[in-house]
Amino acid sequence: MRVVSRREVLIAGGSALLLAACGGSASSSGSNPGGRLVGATDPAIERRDAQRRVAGAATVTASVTAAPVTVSIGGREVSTWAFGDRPGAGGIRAKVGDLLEATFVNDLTSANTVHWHGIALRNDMDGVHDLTQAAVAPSGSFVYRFTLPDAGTYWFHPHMGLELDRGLYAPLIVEDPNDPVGFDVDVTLMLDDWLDGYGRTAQDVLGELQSSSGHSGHMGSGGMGDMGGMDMGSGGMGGTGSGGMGSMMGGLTGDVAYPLHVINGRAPTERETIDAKPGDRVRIRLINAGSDTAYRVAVGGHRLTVTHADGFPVEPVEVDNVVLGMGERYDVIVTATSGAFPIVAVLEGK
Ligand SMILES: [Cu+2]
Repeated sequence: MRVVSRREVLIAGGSALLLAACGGSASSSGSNPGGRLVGATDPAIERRDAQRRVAGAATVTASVTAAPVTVSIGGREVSTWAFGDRPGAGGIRAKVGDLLEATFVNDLTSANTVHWHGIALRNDMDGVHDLTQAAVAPSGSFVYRFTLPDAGTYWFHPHMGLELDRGLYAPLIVEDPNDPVGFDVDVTLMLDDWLDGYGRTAQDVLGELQSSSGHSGHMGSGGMGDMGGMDMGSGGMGGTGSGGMGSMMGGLTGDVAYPLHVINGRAPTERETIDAKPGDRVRIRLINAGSDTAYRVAVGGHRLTVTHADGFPVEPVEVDNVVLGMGERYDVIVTATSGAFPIVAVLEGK
């Protein structure tokens, strides 16, 4: 039996996206003769987006700058890329129905985009290079302008190559003024598997995965963004045992042994403290920004009431812990008791 790793699925998905991009550009650049295909610049898109705005809603302006930063993580000076002064910083808050006008500035040396993870938005603002927009060149900028139709916990990250595996991610919190979940403290925790500064780059890891799974790959002139060029159809895991963690775990729970895991860009040795009074309802917005790790999260001495999954409200359920796959979000409520308690994330299946 051939077990397909998540990484392979991602890479294969990249191919599909690029194929779709070819079809997409053909339909959007045409004159739309039959009236059945709506191009990105069609006025109908802007009209529909405007209808989603709540009366009296604000225009929230934000600047989202991707830039190199040097930051101390786990006691090491680490060079990485981020939207703020550390991974996970530079987030945005708005209210449901607001118009978000986010000016993305690319201060990196490679082209980039911003993808708004989980937001139901107009397609031309979705930030997928060569599919919904051209990548933003170094020193270039792009204004993302769209209505936020649903409250919830979202996040944003680049959609180019392996850049998400560096520090380029931040929360996008859309508040609901009539939120039925009462809470006193509102915190966001972004979990991430970390490489930069700890020996290997994301590119190194991709190379290891490719050689261990028997794919030669051909990165071509487009570099990391060219993953769609790889032939994913003819290979296989090979069964050589050289795939490391992925082979042992059946390839389904992540292939990469990351040297470090961080919450809000901080190592376990440099944890933050969330202050709350006994009896306070603490809303913890959990976001898994990891590229290849599922996390099981718990709060010592407390039960968690899950109120939202992937941004949207659910029938509340009380649990001891929650498991977040890559890209997933859960909002949980914790009623604080007196004392100090750890918030713990363990690697699921690794
Ligand atoms: Cu995403």
